[in-house]
Amino acid sequence: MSDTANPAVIRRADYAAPAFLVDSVALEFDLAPERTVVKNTMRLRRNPDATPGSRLELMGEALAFIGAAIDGKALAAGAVRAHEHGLSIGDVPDAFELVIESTCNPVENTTLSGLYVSSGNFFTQCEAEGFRRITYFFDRPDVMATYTVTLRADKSAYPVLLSNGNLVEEGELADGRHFAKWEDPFKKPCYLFALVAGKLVALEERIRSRSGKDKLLQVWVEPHDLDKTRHAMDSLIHSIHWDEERFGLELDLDRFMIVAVSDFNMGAMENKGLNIFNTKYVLANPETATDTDFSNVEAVVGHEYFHNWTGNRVTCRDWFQLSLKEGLTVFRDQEFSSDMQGGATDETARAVKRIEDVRVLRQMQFAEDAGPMAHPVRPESYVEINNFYTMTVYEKGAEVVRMYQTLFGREGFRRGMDLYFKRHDGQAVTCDDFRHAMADANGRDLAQFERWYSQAGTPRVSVRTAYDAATQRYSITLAQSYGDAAPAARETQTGPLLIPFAIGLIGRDGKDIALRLEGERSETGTTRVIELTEPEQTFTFVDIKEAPLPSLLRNFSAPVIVEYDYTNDELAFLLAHDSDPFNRWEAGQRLATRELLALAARAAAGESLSLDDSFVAAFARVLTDESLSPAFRELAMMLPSEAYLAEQMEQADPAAVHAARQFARKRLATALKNEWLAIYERHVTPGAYEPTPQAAGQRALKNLALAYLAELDDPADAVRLANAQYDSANNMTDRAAALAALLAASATAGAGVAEPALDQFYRRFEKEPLVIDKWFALQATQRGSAKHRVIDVVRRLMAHPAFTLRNPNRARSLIFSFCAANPAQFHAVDGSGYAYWAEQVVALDSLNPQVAARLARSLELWRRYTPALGDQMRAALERVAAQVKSRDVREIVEKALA
Ligand code: 0A1
Ligand code: ZN
Repeated sequence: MSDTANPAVIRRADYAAPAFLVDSVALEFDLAPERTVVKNTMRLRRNPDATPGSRLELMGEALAFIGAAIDGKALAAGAVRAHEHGLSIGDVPDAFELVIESTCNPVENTTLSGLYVSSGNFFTQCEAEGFRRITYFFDRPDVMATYTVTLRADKSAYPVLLSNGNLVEEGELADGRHFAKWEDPFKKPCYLFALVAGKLVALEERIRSRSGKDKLLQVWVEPHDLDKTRHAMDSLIHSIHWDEERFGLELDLDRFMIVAVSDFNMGAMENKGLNIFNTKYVLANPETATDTDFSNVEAVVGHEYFHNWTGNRVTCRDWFQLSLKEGLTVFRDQEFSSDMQGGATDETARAVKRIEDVRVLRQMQFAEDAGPMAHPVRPESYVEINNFYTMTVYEKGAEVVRMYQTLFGREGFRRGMDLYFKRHDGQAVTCDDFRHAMADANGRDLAQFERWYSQAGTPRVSVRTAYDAATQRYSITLAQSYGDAAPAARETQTGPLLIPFAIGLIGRDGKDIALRLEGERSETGTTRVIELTEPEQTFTFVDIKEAPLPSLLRNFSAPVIVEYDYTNDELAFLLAHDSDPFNRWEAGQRLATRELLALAARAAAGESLSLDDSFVAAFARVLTDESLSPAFRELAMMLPSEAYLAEQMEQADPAAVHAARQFARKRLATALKNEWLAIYERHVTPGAYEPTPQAAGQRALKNLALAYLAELDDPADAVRLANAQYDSANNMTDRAAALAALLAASATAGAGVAEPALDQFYRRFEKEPLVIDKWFALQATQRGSAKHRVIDVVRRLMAHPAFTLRNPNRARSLIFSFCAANPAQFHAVDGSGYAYWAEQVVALDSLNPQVAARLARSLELWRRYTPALGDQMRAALERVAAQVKSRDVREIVEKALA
């Protein structure tokens, strides 16, 4: 995070074991906002596995050093040197006790890394390298120690004092102060340390774990948020039970705490026994949270809880192994959510979650993989590790883990997990260790699979098929390549991958055909996972009585792009019949993508737009197919996003994509107006709000109907329904959807249509920051026009009293929403969006480099845009490069310009 003109590159190949091991750490905090004093007592010994060095080098940042002692003897000034990056101590014994005293300034800490103050309370964030901002230490994940933490603070200002593990002592001190002492029985790396102090209250629950032990669960929040904690608590209880059942993993502490904080850089953090969450992923009640919020809370609570085993009990040797814990834990939270969505058995319900996850992967991770920040799941180098909490490490990493399960089945995957814990509990290990556990538990050689960790870029699998009626043989030839990969990806590519490719064959009657590969004795079901290992391979199915239609990469069995020339009729057939619900959805998306890209090309050339009736008919069939769940139909009727479409173009042209997509939306709205109206009426959910998947699916489809109706030339019906819905809503999903529909309708009906509701919404929720975030985001992502530029709205909102750059959620709700989620307006040809972006990156850079670096990434794909935009994007990047100070932002803009 420090300023350096020439930031150092850290390389995976340079890994060296730590020079010392730390057996125990005792931390004492005298908490005060401007000057917190930290006394750190450690037991150290030389690491027998490390190359000996004479000095002890500890990391430290933004600390004021007071003094140090070894084995009770204070060190003379000459024996210890405090510098900008840490502490250096000469000639230390082989084993000793080291005491260090230092101070830090939490209230001035706007980076939200280390110890900081939010709403008057103290919080910490140590991953990845924040612990060095609290005390001098070996701030690296392979140094694991047991911690005892004593917190002292003014009792009236900070009545609650929390840290990791078990509370072993508490009591009064002089001058209105008090203390609490916490012990964490498990060894942990320092990035899992946490403390919280302040005026907080908790929802509590006691449960019994599978082996009969009592556990205390707490969700800590500010007093006014206590009415928004029930869902997080339920999610935690479900997570605990799920991990016991699916993986045999029990909660290992007597007490498990979740704490909400409104200033937080990321989603949440898995500190041992003391998870700290962005309020956005804890707080939920029907009035303030949407269905999406409810399911995000469930997913993130699950994610952080699951880290207790995958991340905490077994942690990472170094930060290059980040996906070891993140990819695996995302996979676990995805599986948890699928099971919660549909029970473990309902494939269509499970597919809804799968579709949502794949949509994110393809829109965000594929884009990352195609640009200058492309990196393998296990990166080879970094400048600032905080820049590598990426879609690739998390989402592609989860796909890589999922492929083990696709290859070995759930039972085989479980065997691999069991072996992984048996071998590595209490250790800091590598992605290779995980792969070896999977391989050994399943008797497989997974050497080739290693390339999924080392190669960047999105693989392409092109498919050719041939049917021979005379011999009743159907052959499929799969060829893998990386196509035209970005330079950052190309340099990592060494050879073909092992790709589990799930396939089905569909007959003319729309039914799956039983599959038998050449050489096999009998049929093995109707979906087959083929293992592609060569650059090109042919697989032949026998006894195929008629020319079938292939259903390729069922359930998205590998994170690849499939190239196959389906006709439009074939896609419509798959959309109507594929037994694999994921591929059913996928067929519609392929059809829509093809048509929309053709429309975008016409729009770019200034030609008139039209859409075939058969396109509308294919979608009408899905919309009205009552055998499909509302949740699935909603996903099927949602056109590919503008970002995804732009990514598919030779040269991205956001204005053309927007015109094309809007045209198609209007066409579907107009042609199916009566169907939309009927759907709307039929899916109104009367009665009390329930965040169940079924009820949420009904609301989603109903609100999609409303959104389509708002596209009509005359949106009077939409305006009427939206106003009524806004007024009568008993939940945030419906209220926010009504407001969004009014904003959309105002594009044709005039701004007056949305203003009353917009104002009412603000007044109603003025005291609910997370809802006000929605208010900013809705306006930042609204449609614009030449007369109504959204940049003007956004600039006006920057001056709103409720806006502040210092709160990351608020900055994201306005700035990121505009720069990353309103492409047509952000990429205005006049460059107004880029100028705004540059200003905000520079402003954030000096406050909070992590958040600034995220925003900086909005322009990294500049080379992929039309020259009219790309040139301006590059110029904006150059302007930022000339002004930024942080290592975080510098790495991003320099890679973008390289
Ligand atoms: N490990 C957390 C994510 C996280 C990473 C970095 C943070 O601060 C820089 C905070 C949280 C997770 O995966 O949930
Ligand atoms: Zn995580």
